[in-house]
Amino acid sequence: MTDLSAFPITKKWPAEHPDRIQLYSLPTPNGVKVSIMLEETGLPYEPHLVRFDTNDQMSAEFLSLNPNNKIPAIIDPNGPDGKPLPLFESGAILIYLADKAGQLIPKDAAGRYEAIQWVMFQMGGIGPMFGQVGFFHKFAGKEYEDKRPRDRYIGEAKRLLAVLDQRLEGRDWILGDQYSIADIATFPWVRNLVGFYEAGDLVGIDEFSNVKRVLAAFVARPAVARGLDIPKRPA
Ligand SMILES: N[C@@H](CCC(=O)N[C@@H](CS)C(=O)NCC(=O)O)C(=O)O
Repeated sequence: MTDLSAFPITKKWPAEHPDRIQLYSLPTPNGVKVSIMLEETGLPYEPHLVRFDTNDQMSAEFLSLNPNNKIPAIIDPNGPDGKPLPLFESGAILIYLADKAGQLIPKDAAGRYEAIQWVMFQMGGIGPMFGQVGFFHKFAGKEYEDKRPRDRYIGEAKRLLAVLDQRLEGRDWILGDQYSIADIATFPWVRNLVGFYEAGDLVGIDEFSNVKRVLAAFVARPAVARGLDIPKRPA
């Protein structure tokens, strides 16, 4: 029987199935990257809900796994050399799970780095910039009188969407024929920008027909539909 008791996070979120990958998350655009990946690959896992309304991410137990107080984070009880592996940062988790499952990342070295390149493009560009659009358009930043930060992030979001749209021209997915971790990293954020953030018109989403086409194909995948709702939010 696998023993995860050395990880303090398991005190607050006990593992019912300690032999499975433990996922600590909430269905946000970063969180669902990992639940979608786990659903796509079929790797066995156990989800645990980290609630922001009760500041779970600031608890000592959560911080013991991710000192940066952000979801998602995982523990794989059967990591490299058969030892448990704790991991945070969704991009790192996607690469790790792709390698573990032998799925959703090209097997050849050049293709592999191409996938990682686009994951980094999401992690360093799309995620942070779209997140700022949300803050300045929908949340507290909406009240700021000075609109220059808002305009700056809208401009950046548009620029990044144009880069993505150009990349998708003549391609089914970011890497071409092969659906990959690059798509799983990126499209939850595009969906969130036009959905939850209600910023579609603001960024002129209709100008980006390739992005819209691939977003529709992404959300139509059954594993994506399941992953978008894991862990379940409280009723
Ligand atoms: N770069 C991190 C970002 C994670 C992130 O920003 N998570 C947000 C939810 S989408 C969070 O946990 N926020 C809680 C907080 O900041 O207290 C990753 O990709 O894993």
